[in-house]
Amino acid sequence: MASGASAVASVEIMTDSTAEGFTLVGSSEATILPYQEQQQNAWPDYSPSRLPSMNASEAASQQPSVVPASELSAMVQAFMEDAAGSAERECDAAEDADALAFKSIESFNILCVGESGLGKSTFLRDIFAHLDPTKVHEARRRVAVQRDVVHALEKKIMRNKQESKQCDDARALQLSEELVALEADRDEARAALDELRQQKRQQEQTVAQLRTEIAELEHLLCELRRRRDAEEDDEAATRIGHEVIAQQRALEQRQRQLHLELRRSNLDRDAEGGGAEEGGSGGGRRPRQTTEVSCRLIKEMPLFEGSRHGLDVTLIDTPGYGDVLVDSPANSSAAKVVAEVKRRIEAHVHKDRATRPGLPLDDEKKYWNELVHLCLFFVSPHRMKRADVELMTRLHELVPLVVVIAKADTMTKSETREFKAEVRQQLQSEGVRPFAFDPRAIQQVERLHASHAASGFEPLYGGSDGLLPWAVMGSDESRREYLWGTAITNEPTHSELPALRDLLLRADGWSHLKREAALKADAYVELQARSQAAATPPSAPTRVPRAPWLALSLRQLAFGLLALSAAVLQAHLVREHALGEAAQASRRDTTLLHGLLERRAEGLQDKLTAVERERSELRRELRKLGEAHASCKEALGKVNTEMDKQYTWWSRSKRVGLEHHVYE
Ligand SMILES: Nc1nc2c(ncn2[C@@H]2O[C@H](COP(=O)(O)OP(=O)(O)O)[C@@H](O)[C@H]2O)c(=O)[nH]1
Ligand SMILES: [Mg+2]
Repeated sequence: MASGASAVASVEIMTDSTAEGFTLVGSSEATILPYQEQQQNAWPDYSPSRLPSMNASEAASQQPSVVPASELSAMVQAFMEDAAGSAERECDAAEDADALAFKSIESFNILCVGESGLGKSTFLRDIFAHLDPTKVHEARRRVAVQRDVVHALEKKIMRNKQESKQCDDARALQLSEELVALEADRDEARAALDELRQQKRQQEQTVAQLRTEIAELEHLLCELRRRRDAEEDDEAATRIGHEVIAQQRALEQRQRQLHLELRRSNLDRDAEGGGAEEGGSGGGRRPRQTTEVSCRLIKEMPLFEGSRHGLDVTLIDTPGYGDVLVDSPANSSAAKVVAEVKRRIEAHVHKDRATRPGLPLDDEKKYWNELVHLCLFFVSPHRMKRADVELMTRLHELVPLVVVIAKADTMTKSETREFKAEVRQQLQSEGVRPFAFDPRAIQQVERLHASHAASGFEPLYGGSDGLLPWAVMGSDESRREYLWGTAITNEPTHSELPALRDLLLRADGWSHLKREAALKADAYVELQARSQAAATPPSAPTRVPRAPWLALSLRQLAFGLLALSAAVLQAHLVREHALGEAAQASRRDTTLLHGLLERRAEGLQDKLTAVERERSELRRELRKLGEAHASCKEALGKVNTEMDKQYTWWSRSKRVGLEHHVYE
């Protein structure tokens, strides 16, 4: 392990003081973009701001102060109080200087796929082993988190004191009660912080002491062996020989203790609980076969040692195909892999509620999604199989696919070079489109590793356009011991694992892959929707999978419109019919009326004629009557005249008679 670590150290990239980016040794122009600049790369428009989200402590510090700008005395006092505590804090900060407090963390998910027995599980344990936090790292991280808690409480206490100087009595009373509680919390948090610092110091001291003891024992053993070999007296040589054995046992015990202290918090967990592996620690471990899709999380892994940016890396291991024990037509490993990828896409696309406090859904979907961001597709050395290509064809549209040639230690240099070109050519002819890393980033990594290796080293990915497969090897102890020598997985001249890792973490490959994964997930969902729409008969309403409520209201709208247009048509027809009927009736009436009027006019004409005739008759009769009247009048005059004559005669006669009577 120790020599494995030294191999890692031999390829370390020099980091700048702020750990914002890194500078490549030996080349002035070979500088990889700092993190913030890399963040400017186009993302699918999940977030309107496209800015990394503020973390909770930054957000709190940007809240408006409760103190008005005019209250200088309160400000000055606060400053004085703050200054009093700052000396103490400086001390703490010096102690916690190496504490792992990250500026930003987000998720990154890697899926390993391929034939069984190619070393996928081994590779997953190896690739980030030295970045997986140890017990010491964990202790430092806990200190950093607790220190933030104490600082947050101190800030609250300060604000409370400032506000209490300028508020009314009732509020002041309330604030003083709050202050008591806050100070109690702060004291408790400080005590916990002191405890954690103590644990961290102990942890560091234990490791340092074990290292010293191991070094001393190794030195002592060397010395004893030298003396034993030089000793001429057999008895003395035997005594020294026994001492060598005793010291050797003591050394092994210390080495075991150191191994436990430096145990990785995530990757070694299974070894402790006997999960996915068999055997004890050391070179003789034999990994157990992977039978189901399984995930392992490396929490808060720095991008490189000393980086202030971290990733929560999920390593997704899958059962290999072509294995008689694991892969069967009814329980196919390839089907399990595709199902896992699709499940993750569906979960991501249909996620409609944020689960992380203080983070909007769009940002959460961008930074913390569970998509497969990188699919490492393992092909066996020397040969690529038909089953490989078939599964690649199913996967390359769903996830960013990077092809790796497994067990690179089993191939010679020229075999590797030729096989890489062959795989690339076959993929092209089969229409498989793997993810293409940026060729400039590859060149930078190439220059970096070449500059650290012995002169004349030319990497086999040199000058790649990003589509060449990577020839990697893996091992639980980062080294494979052979009779003829030792192959070290982190040695750039032995394996391309360090180049691939640097391309992912240092040259920002992970964020390019995350963007690509999001684009592919969107494209897949869109394709699904389109093929569903095409498969649906035209009469049936179209299903819109992303928004069921939209489909429903569209359907309702369509029905509404249909009903409305039918009603309008019916009303129109009824109106037309009514108008036609009315017009016909009116025409009929008009004809009738016309006939009536004509008939009436005829009758009236007849009547008029009759009246005219009657009038002339009456006129004639009137004339006759007039003539009769005139003749009557004439006759009457004659009668009157006659009567008068008669009366005159009668009255004379009467008078004569009367006179006669009287005389008589
Ligand atoms: N030669 C060589 N053997 C390896 C390498 N990686 C893993 N192995 C061995 O291959 C065997 C299968 O490894 P495992 O990780 O279980 O393969 P998986 O089925 O693909 O997950 C184990 O005995 C490993 O020790 C490698 O890079 N080179
Ligand atoms: Mg496995």
